[in-house]
Amino acid sequence: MLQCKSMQEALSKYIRAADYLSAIQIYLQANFLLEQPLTPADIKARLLGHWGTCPGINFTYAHLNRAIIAHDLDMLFVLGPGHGFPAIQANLFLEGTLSQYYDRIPRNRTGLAVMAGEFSWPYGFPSHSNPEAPGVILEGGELGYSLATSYGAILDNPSLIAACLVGDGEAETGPTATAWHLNKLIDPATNGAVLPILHLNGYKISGPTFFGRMSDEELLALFTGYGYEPHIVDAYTEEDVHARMATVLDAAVSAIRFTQHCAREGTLQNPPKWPMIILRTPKGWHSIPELDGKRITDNHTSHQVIAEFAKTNEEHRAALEEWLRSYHFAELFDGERFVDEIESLVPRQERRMGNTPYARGGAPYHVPLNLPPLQDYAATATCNLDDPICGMESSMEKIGAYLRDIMKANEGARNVRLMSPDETYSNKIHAVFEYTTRSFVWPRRDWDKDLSHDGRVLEMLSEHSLQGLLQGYVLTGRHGVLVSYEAFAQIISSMTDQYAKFLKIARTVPWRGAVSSLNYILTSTGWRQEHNGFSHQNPGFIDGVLQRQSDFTNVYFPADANLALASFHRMMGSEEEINVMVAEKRPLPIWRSAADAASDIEKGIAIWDFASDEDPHMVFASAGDYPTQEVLAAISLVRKEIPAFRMRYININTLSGGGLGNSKSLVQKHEFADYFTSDRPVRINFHGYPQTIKQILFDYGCDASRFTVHGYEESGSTTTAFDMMVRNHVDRFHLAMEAFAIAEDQGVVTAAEAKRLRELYEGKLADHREYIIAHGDDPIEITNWSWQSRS
Ligand SMILES: Cc1ncc(C[n+]2csc(CCOP(=O)(O)OP(=O)(O)O)c2C)c(N)n1
Ligand SMILES: [Mg+2]
Repeated sequence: MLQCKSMQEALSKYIRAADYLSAIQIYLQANFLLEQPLTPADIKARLLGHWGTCPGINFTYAHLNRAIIAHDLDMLFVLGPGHGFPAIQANLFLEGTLSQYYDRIPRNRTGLAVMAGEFSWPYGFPSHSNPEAPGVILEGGELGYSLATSYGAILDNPSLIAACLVGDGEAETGPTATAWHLNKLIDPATNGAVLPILHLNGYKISGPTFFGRMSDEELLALFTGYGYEPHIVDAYTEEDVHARMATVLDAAVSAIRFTQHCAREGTLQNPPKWPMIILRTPKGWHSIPELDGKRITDNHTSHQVIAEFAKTNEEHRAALEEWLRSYHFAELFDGERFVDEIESLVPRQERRMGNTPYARGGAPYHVPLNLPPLQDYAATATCNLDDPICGMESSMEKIGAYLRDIMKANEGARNVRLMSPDETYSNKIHAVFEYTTRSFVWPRRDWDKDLSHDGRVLEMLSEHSLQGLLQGYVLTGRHGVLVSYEAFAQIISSMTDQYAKFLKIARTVPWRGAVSSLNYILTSTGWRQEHNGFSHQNPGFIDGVLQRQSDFTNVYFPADANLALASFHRMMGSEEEINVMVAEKRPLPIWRSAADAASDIEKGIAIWDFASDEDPHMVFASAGDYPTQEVLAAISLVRKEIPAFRMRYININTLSGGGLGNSKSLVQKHEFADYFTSDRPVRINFHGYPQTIKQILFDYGCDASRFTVHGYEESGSTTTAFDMMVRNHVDRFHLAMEAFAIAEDQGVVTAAEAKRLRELYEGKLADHREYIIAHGDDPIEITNWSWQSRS
């Protein structure tokens, strides 16, 4: 078909129109059709935007449209360099999607003026891809995440092709570098396909890119090595670049379909070799060749605004006008409609990339999970709380079993995945392998364990890739959870922050339907890193999350397996939140029955009666499993030493960006005293950095003299579990000594008695230190401590 001259004409007219529409967004506030000579009054006061990448995006979008029409493709477009948003917006306008979603942007000169005039304008359109733009599932402001996000989108969407335009600067990022390997996880029988298009416009902001300067041979070797079948389309050397791009795209579509067909009928012999395209175009293609003695087109200088002084400098304005007029836009658009050749490249409405239902959330792709009832998983032997072993359970093992059955219960929908950086076993969540496997479509060996071409678990030692997969999966309506070592979740903190920005806006966009929450479990926590020590001790990921939007971020600190199950159940059933659970993998005492746990997580904070007295002299609170164990141990010690001293214990299961408790049922200021009293001293034992809780308390107007917070003080090492807590002052002995001091202040014990107790406990700390140096482990009375009810 492409040999057909008219198709080439149509493509070049479409691209001319898209380039013009991209450019005027950056510059014009009036005279959008250039019906009069360009004057300073037509030009925006602040010229903001990125031009250089746009022509290559427009070229790609036009060609993808042609392929969609020719092959009736179900295609999603993921743009890596999100700063090329003027091009996205131009194409959404051209294909009619913008008018479909926004009445105030009709597909005529009025709408064109709104689109161009409000770009990069206060309270207008943002400069980068954003959730208000239909079809967008990635902002692309922070570069590097397009490829992994695309792979996430096509999982379990067998008819979908995600065309992913990766910038050559973006391709230098770590997250993109690792994401090329995701082809090894994609079973063509059950998933869609990603078509990566590496856009070599040769430059990033201020210099050449490595990829741009690599030879064709080097590029072909590299991407062949990654397992792709690379095709080069070179606008510099092709006699007819449209014919070449179309041929390559047709070949790519055929290859994808052939691979999928073979896999689906069970005849695929070798690991699939997916096609990819390496597209060389000049940066700022077809714009101003030179200005102020500098090369502009085909140079990094075209990256942002070219002719940037056009409002005040005549030479710049003349160059701008000449450039804009070179598109002869009036020949393509009469103010009401585009010429037929352009219309011929607009896919039917259901196939337009901006209108893809995959990127819209809600039905039909978002189906709430079928969550099995929790009672079947809860630790049933609710402890009598006096037995050291009774009810010891691993939260992570329980969650593994529950997740296994969630996968089973949603088998037909194929809409839940576990992302794990090589740690499904070590994080003790491997019960999932009783139902599923890890995906791996490359050669497998007989002795490989829990590996198959199609599994619900995606394992790769790249937190970036897993996060990208999860984002793509969730934003296309499905459900998942990423389980990470606590310390190394920090690697993706920034991705989470970017996602939170996307979510914040997406939640306000009326046509975006529901998507599930982005869920994390952090385990192998800092308190139990005897194996690994200081490098593995970092509870900082939650800080970034808690500083995000108050109305949709939650961090759960279940103190036992029943609370972990209840928290996980809430996370997996929730929508449009970011949820993080910090959970232990070793067995720990069960403090709460399933019913208690369900009621505790309603609010996310609860007074535990078994450890609390009426009219307390002081309040203890904790968030986290080991910190809770230590507080309860301290309470039982203090009760024994000073029977007349009354304490209350508060368990904080959930913090949110807005304060204490769940984002949907926060502890309000007027409720605060119901938990913490209005005047009693409070000691809080926290899983993470003390500062994290202090910020929250500040917002409740807490009096610093009444509250003391203990937590991880960056005092880590390779040492015993109990010593880690001693070093950070969250252990039972230090806490008990603080209670003795409060008892003295309140006149419950004499100064002499308080001194005696303090010295006794300082002695216990010294003995402990001596003991661990001599024996290499904590003494049994610490390890096997159990709660003693007051007799
Ligand atoms: C992670 C990250 N680092 C730095 C930047 C700043 N930045 C914005 S655009 C850009 C260059 C991008 O080059 P490329 O991917 O080649 O895009 P294009 O040439 O298509 O504009 C850089 C470094 C960023 N957005 N994200
Ligand atoms: Mg570039």
